[in-house]
Amino acid sequence: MTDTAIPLSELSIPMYSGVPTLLRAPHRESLEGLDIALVGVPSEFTLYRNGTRLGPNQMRAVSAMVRPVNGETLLNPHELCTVADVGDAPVNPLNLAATNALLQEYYESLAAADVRPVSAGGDHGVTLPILRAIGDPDSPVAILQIDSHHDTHGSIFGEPDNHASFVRRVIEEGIVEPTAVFQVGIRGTLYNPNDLDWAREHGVNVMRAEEFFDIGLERAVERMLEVVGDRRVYITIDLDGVDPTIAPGTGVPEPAGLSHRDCRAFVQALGEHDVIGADVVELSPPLDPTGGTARIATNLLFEELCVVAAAITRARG
Ligand SMILES: [Mn+2]
Repeated sequence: MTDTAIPLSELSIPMYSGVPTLLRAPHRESLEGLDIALVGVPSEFTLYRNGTRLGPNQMRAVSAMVRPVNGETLLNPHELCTVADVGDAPVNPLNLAATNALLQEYYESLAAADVRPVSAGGDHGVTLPILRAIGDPDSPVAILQIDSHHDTHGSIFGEPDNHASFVRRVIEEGIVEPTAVFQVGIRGTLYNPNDLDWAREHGVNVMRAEEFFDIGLERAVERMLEVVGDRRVYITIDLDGVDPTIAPGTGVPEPAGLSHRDCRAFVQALGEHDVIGADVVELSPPLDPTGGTARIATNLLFEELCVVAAAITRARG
């Protein structure tokens, strides 16, 4: 029987009251009895505008308005699984390599305890140590990546591990099946016309935003499901995949992106899949003091929680 952890109810504790936690889940230090850990990852090794280190706590603040039941699927992840905000994963704000090592070790402890992570970033570099920890080269996974950037650069400033290279690293390390990577929302200017060659040569499915808008949401989701197949899948949402007119609070925005509804549809479409974990990254609170970007981020974090909870429930039988 699941030891269900109940989020704060706005019906008994007002939304503006209580200690802020991710998705209003209870805060727990211990992984004991947990199915899903909501993890803040306050990392910031960004290449342009900064602020991602403040992302997790802004998502906690705006979590006040995220209620426990999914309005569309009527699923309550907190009833299906034991979910807690386990606080922030350890980072070294002065050292990327040390941060990656700390994060990998932390997520390995989650994997060892059979706890699936749903993470609030942090820059997109965090997805690399997360996948190194929970992935397995003997059983590579699929990825749904909503993003404006392909994140397959070989290295930047001589550094192979950075927030624009994680996809290439996880493919090179065999953790992810390249032909089962579905990237959507990719757009904007390139450094070179051949920037995407590596991805395409390795069979990564790159759906540029232009193509997405040409074929429409329904067909794009079908295409994503074809790519993912019946593989285990990890979901990563870079907020710069969302249109910057509604989500300006991110470091490297690109015009003409997806809506919140588009992103939600992609996540919900994986509701029957074995989703091993998920993240929402690149939220920069100082770049959107209204909190609008954070509200999109946090509601998408909730959608991710729902599909991970559904996956765990099915696996239990
Ligand atoms: Mn990215």
